[in-house]
Amino acid sequence: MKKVFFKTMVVAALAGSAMSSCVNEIEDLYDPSYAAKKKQQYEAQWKIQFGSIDPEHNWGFSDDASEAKAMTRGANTEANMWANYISVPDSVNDAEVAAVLAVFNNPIDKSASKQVNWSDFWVQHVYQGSNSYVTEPDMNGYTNELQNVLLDQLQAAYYNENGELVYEHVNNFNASDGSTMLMQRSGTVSFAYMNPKDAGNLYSDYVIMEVNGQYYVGFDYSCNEPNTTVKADGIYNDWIVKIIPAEYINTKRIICEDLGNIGDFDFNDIVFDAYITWVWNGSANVQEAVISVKAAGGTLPIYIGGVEIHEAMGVASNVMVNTGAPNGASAPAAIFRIPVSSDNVADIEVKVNDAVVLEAPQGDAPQKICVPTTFKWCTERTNIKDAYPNFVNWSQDQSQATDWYNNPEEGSVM
Ligand SMILES: [Ca+2]
Ligand SMILES: [Ca+2]
Ligand SMILES: [Ca+2]
Repeated sequence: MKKVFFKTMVVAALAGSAMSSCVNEIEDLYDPSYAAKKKQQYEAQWKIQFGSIDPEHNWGFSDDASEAKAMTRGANTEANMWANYISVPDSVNDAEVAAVLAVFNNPIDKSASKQVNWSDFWVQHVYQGSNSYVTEPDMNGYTNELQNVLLDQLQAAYYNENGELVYEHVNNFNASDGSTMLMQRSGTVSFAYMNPKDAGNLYSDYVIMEVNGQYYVGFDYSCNEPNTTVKADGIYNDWIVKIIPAEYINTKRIICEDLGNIGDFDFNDIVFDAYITWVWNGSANVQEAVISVKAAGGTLPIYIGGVEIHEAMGVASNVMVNTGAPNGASAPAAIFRIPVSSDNVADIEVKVNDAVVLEAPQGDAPQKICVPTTFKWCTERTNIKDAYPNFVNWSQDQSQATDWYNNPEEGSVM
C-alpha cells in the first residue's frame, strides 16, 4: 500500500469528552456482534427521525460505471484528450500572478509551508524569477555572475510500495507562460528541479503557500558547485508553479455516518469523492479508484482501502476536519488511489474502527449516501434533514424530491 500520510504533521489534540467516547468504542470492539448492534441502534434512530423507508431505495447509488480511462504513471501528455475525462483548470492570469508574487517576493519561513497530499494533480507555470545570481567569493575573493540560470525539469515525488521517496520528472512542462501538465498516480510529497549549473542535480528547496484558496510551490535557488556557489536567500520566487487537485468528470460524492455518535445524522463523518479508472500496472490493465477525501467530521478512525482518512489529510485520526467543529482542523482534500475490483463506487469499502463496514442497504437505513459532487456537506452536528428540508420526502419515497440536495438551508452547510 502506498504511503499517504505526512511525516511531520502536528495538530491539536482533542477535548476529553471525545477521548472517553473513543475508549468506549474500543471496548465494544471486542464484542463480536458489535457491528450488528450498532447498525440496529442506527436503524431504530433512523425510523424515529425520518420515518419509513422506501423499500426500493438505493440511496443514490446505481450500477453506472465511472468513465474508464487506461493510463500509466506520471505525466499525462495527451493534452488533446484531457477534456474528455477531467476538468481542465483555467490559465493563470495576471491578477493571480500579482497576488502570488505579493506573497512569494517576501522572505518566507519554511515552517509556514503547507503540505498537500495528492496522487492526481495539475501543475501550471506561474512565474520565473531573476535568472542571474552572484556567486559566493572564491578562494581569491572573486565573485562572478551566473547568467541565464533557467530552473527547469520540475520533479514531483511520491512514496513507492517500499516506502521510498521517488522523484519523477514532470514531462512536457517548462518554465514558460501557459505551460500546464496533468500528473496521475504521482505525488506531492516533495518537489524539486534540476539545477542547470550543477550537473543536473536535483535541488529541493521549496515552500508551498496557499494564496486565495489555491496552492503554489515556490523554489529558492541555490548552487553547491565549488566554483559557482550561490546561497539561497530565503526568497522563494525563483520558480513558482501552481498545483491544483484533479477533479475527474463523472466523479461521485459519498457522504457517511460513522456509527460513533448515533443519531446526529450530519452525514459528514466522512465525505469523499470517488472515480474509478483503469491503469496499466506493467503487465495488465487493473482498476483503481481515485479517492478525494473532502471532510472527516468524526473522531473514529475510518479506512478506505487501508488508508486512514484523517491521517491522509494530515491530522490525527480523532480530529475532525473541514466540518466547522469547534476543536476541528481545516485541511486541503487528500487524493489517493486504491485498487478496486468493481466499477461501482457503491463497492468501495469504508471501514470504521476496523470493525464496521458502512453500507447502503436497499430499503434500509443507509450509513452512506451517493450524491453529486456539487453537494455541500452539513456543518458539524447539523442533521441532514435540517440542512436539506426535502431529504425526508426523498428517504421515504425515492421518486419524490429527487433534487433534495439542491437547496440547503443557509448557514447549515460548508
Ligand atoms: Ca531566492
Ligand atoms: Ca455523524
Ligand atoms: Ca459529524
